[in-house]
Amino acid sequence: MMTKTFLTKSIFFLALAMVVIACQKKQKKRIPMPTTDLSKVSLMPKPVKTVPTHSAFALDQFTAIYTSKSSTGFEEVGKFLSKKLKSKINLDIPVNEETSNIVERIIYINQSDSIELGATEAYQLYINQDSIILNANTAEGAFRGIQTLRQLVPETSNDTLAEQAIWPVPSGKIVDNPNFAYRGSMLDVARHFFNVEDVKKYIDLLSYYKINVLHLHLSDDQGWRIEIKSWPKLTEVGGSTEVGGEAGGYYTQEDYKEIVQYAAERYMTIIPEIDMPGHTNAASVSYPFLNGNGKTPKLYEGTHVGFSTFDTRKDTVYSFIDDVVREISEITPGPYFHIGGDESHVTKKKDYIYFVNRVEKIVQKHGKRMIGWDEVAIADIDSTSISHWWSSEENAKKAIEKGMQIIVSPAKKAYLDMSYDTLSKHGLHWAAYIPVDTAYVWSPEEYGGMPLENILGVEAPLWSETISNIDELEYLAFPRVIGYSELSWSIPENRDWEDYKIRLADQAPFLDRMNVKYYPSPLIDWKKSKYSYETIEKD
Ligand code: TNX
Repeated sequence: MMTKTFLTKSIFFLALAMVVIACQKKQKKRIPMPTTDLSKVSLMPKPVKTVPTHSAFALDQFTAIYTSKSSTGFEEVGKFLSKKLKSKINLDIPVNEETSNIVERIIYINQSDSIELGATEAYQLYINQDSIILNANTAEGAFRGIQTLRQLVPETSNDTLAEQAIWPVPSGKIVDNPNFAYRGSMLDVARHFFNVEDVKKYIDLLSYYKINVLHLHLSDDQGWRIEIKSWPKLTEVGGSTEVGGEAGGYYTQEDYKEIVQYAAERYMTIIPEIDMPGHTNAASVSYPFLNGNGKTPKLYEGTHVGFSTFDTRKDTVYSFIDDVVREISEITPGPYFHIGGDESHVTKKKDYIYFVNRVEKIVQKHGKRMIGWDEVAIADIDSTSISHWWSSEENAKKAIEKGMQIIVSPAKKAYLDMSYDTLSKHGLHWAAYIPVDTAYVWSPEEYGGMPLENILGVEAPLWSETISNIDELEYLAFPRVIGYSELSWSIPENRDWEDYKIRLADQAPFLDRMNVKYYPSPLIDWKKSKYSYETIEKD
């Protein structure tokens, strides 16, 4: 008769045998081994210096995050990292928690006054087997650092190394800081309106690539998109339509604050633009006194430019502008206010100069630094104002003669609304076709031979005449905007198309996971795999 013990033992051995067999089967299969060479991970933008030590930090359920608590912002950075890791690998990593769980490995996010970390956004990352130490002078620097860390965590775990899932983070050291302080993109929400959720998604994606400025083009001929409490018709009337005639839309001041706050949590500055004296049809439809020609214009749903202007000689126009600049400045913590100033083809030159001179003073009165498209440099403006160089080299040079700083956005190279090629589904091509290589293979430091000390940074504007939803926005912005992030963050010595191409291909798993409808450029050998493995058994 079989005893109970015998039965139990048999079941145990049977189970053991099954496990052994299963393991053997597993061993016969190709065992994916994670790449542990830090220099082979596709970081984007490329850091200043990466030193691999060929081992790995095993990120798993026994990992915890600790941050400096005395310096503001560090704990939030830790929480941001934990939240992003949760959505990437579904692990709950505690932040500054006294936990009864076993903690075997720690990610420290430290405030450090080290001189090497002098630049505001600089950080250093030390990845060892049992700890990751992220040092930064400021929470902003730590925030840039955790973007790098997010990119170092593989998309899938390696379950062959231990009983529990492990995400091996390649070990080594990364020393990094940005090449330019201003790394931006612009979104035109005037030609087509994009709602708060769309803008937040764009912000979140940009911040992953260390972009720190989002310039919002809030008004144009086709629409006025921000609530001005003292002039309510701007949005009631001027915000009611868009290119193509769909219902437009606008941000209430609460919506705008929500965008500003969401951006601030990602150390991103929002720059509001109210384009004037041209590009003002929507404003003049709302309040016809603004154009001074005695006519009430109609809402405009086409895509022509250069036909509208404010009356530059009427004091009431400046009181209006004062209210607009005041209300927006009050809810904009960033230092800049963009006044547009482009393509004012029906404003006489002397009136244009008079206008820009006066509006600059209004912007300054409300505590902001004025930015204007490159045309503004023909006015008598201050060296503290900034010229946004999009077209005319002559204007950019004038700005530099005035001691101004410039933002580099040449339409031929950096306009996200230019089609990739003749087959592109969206976009214009008045400046150029901009395939993914053209977008990357140029140097903002050398373009037009402008003195380096006058270059504040780089911005990639996305005009929205041909795009009306987030999928179309993403088609034009991605992948090119990733290249602009590298042109503004990485030093010239670290920028190389052949190397970039490979790193760009590796962005596919992230973009797919984020549901980004990027343009799958045939120039790139897109990696659809979850994670690049080196395998023991070669094919
Ligand atoms: C020029 S760039 C414009 C915009 C258009 C864009 C289309 C600039 C300062 N003005 O009004 O939307 O071209 O590419």
